[in-house]
Amino acid sequence: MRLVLLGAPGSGKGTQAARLKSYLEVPHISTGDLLRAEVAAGSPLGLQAKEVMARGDLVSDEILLGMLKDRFSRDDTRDGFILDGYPRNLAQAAALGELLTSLGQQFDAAVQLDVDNELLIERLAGRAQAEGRADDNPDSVRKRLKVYDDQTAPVIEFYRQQDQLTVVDGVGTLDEVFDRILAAIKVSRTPG
Ligand code: B4P
Repeated sequence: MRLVLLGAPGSGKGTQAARLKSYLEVPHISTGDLLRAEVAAGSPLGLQAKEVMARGDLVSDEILLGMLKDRFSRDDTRDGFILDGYPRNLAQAAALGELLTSLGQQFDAAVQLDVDNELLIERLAGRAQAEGRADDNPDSVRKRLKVYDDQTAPVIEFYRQQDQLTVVDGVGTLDEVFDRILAAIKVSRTPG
């Protein structure tokens, strides 16, 4: 299964991708996690990304594509993946298409987790308290939601027009949302 998970910050992409990874037994590729690992390691790329992420902006397309190519050069992505957090703008959507074509692959579905803004803000405020992530402060959250509306919403529209989009209601318990995603990608739920 080759899956692209889309949704606003706080919509549950990372949360559900972690579950899908175990269930579908394919790697979870989170561009946010890859960037945070670079920041934690203090690499030159991480130093460049740190401030951009903390204020809620997008890191440059060039850096992201380099990271993605590197990750997709590993063998474990050959038979499937869950891509979480990419693409976030139309240029990235085009770059992903080109990358997958060059690898002789296509994704099976782009799944958008749909959650209204009020609940997104509530969830991210909860995570700010629980985890203290640098970009979960109110100013950065406002910025991330605006960046999503301005730059990522057109990606959703693009996939919709290509008939590649499946919208899933992201409001509910973790199990409810997970079951909806499996139903949307037509994977049966085994008991337990
Ligand atoms: P990401 O790591 O992708 O962060 P995110 O959009 O906030 O989503 P995340 O997956 O972490 O959270 P989730 O919704 O699961 O990106 C962070 C930053 O990295 C970006 O702002 C940008 O600067 C940079 N970046 C990443 N990719 C990039 C790209 N392609 N191009 C340029 N820059 C890029 O969960 C949020 C909270 O909700 C959690 O606390 C969770 O527990 C809770 N939650 C989830 N599901 C819930 C449910 N059903 N009910 C209640 N709570 C729930």
